[in-house]
Amino acid sequence: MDDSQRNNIVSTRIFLSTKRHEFKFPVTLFLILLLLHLPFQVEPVNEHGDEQHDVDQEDEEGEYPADDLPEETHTEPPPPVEYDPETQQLITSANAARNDFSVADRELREIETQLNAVRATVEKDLGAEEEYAALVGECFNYEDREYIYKLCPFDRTSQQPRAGGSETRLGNWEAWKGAPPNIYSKMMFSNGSGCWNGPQRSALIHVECGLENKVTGVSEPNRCEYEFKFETPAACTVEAIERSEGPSGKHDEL
Ligand code: MAN
Repeated sequence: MDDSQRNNIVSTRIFLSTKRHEFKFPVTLFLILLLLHLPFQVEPVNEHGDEQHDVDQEDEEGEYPADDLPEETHTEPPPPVEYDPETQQLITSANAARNDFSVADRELREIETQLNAVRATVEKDLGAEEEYAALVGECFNYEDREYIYKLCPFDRTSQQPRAGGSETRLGNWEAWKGAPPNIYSKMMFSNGSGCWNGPQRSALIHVECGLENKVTGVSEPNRCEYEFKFETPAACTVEAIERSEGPSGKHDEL
């Protein structure tokens, strides 16, 4: 090795040593900063995590008594209690009696429902000679341009748009409303569905003698107050026929 080579090696070493120092300084600085920084980063996470954990623990401890923690819910069910034969016999008899009672109770309710329906029909005034009995359970339709109207004597009246849509209750059976002595000349249905900004709907039915049961017209003289014209043979009493004959002696309606 000659002098110039030796000089080269020395200067390279010096250069490298300088560089090593230059390199070491930022690394050291980074490590110091990291150490300083670590607690600030770790602390909030720990705090948060620890707090969360503490709260959960507190909650759980507050909610469950110490001997009722979730892992203890997997315990085996207790073995069935064994009774002595006499007690077991009593329990079996009691269960059978309870079943019999619930069957009888259900039957009683059904009979009561039927009885109420019969009572409601019997209590209805079906005419001086029960001449309107044939109308019980029947419904009669009438269509105008907009609606299909339905009259179910002693039950309800309704209105349904021809274009489709739900039925609107125009009234439930209330009573005969004709002026005495012709009380059977008008039927009143009330407490129908509420009219917007108005009364509950109601319908007055004018009952007249006719050859068949038929609604011949429906109108709404006042908003949500409807009037039906209904013809029925049930209304053809001697008085009605005499009334319809008029002064000429001829039948006006039949
Ligand atoms: C519906 C029908 C009508 C009634 C109005 C009142 O359109 O029941 O007969 O007049 O409601 O808002």
